[in-house]
Amino acid sequence: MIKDRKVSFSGIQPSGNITLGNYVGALRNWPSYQDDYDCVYCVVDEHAITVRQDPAKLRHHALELYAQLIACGIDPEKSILFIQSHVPAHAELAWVLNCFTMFGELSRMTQFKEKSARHADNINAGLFTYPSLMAADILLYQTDIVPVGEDQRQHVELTRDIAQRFNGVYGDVFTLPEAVIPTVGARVMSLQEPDKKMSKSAENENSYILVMDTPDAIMRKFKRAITDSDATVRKSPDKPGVSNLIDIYCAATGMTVEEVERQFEGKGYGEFKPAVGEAVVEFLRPVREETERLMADKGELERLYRQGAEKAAAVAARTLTKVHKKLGFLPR
Ligand code: ATP
Ligand code: LTN
Repeated sequence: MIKDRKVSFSGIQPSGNITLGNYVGALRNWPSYQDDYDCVYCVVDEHAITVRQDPAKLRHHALELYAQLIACGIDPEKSILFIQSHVPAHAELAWVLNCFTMFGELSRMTQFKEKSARHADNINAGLFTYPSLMAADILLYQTDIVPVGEDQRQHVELTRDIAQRFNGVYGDVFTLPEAVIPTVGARVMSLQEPDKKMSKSAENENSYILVMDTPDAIMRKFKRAITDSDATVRKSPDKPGVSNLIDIYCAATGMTVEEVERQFEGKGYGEFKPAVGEAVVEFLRPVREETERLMADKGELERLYRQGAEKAAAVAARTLTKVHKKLGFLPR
């Protein structure tokens, strides 16, 4: 395919309300790519059902997430913003790619290992082959870059390996994508277990900050955040709790670690934690308010996601047709 501009693709699951981790590690950075890339952003509802979802909640989360992406600055007229299940080519290409993905490769995926431990009663085949669907998302759009948080690097690398394997047999069908990971805030940790990433599907709601949390809830969660026995505001590998809070404060204020340490020199957590809370309240406020405004007009959101799906389907069909032809499927 001849492209004027490089393509950026990213996806996010409507598996819950989005967290400060999602915002800092991913969403916040996504709008900036719109100036230099043809951007595609996808609400990946098919990925979300690899763990059980309540249907009413899934519907709500998908629509709210769609609104939040716009609230963060994604322009649905300029970029392609759509919902994965509305474009059947994703599931279709995923099947093909499953036949080019090895059991051993999928077994090594950290996210699979973590999620199967967390959902031991439901280790389904979809959870296992999740990366082939993600590879389909990316490869359908001839994607050059994939802006994601650190936890997704492994999946993007596997996507590259799958694409290379396919191209090795059939010629240059797929563009090889590359992960783009932010240098600051690529891994926001849980407020309760700072050795784990902050996750919207975690059980303890004090472990995460939601973009839609009220200011009171945000303040309360930061006050309860786990810190370390030595009460100085200093970043260090043996102080994961306070190091995480410092990183969050840096992300919310744009300050450097040194500046934060200097500001809180000689002060304890009693002063630091509420300061982090207040900074995060102001940091998230515009997104929360804009999301609420957009959610008040569901008709407009529906119009936008239908238009997004149409644009996405047109691009995706070109790649899928080419793949089917290369494989030797009879033309439809
Ligand atoms: P789940 O808990 O359901 O697995 P999640 O919170 O991990 O979901 P995803 O939808 O899988 O979120 O991820 C969306 C984007 O947010 C991805 O680009 C991912 O890398 C990024 N991301 C997720 N959690 C964090 C985090 N704690 N810090 C930084 N980035 C994150
Ligand atoms: N697996 C990702 C979500 C995701 C994605 C994608 C990200 C699905 N398809 C394509 C980038 C590109 C996650 O769990 N965060």
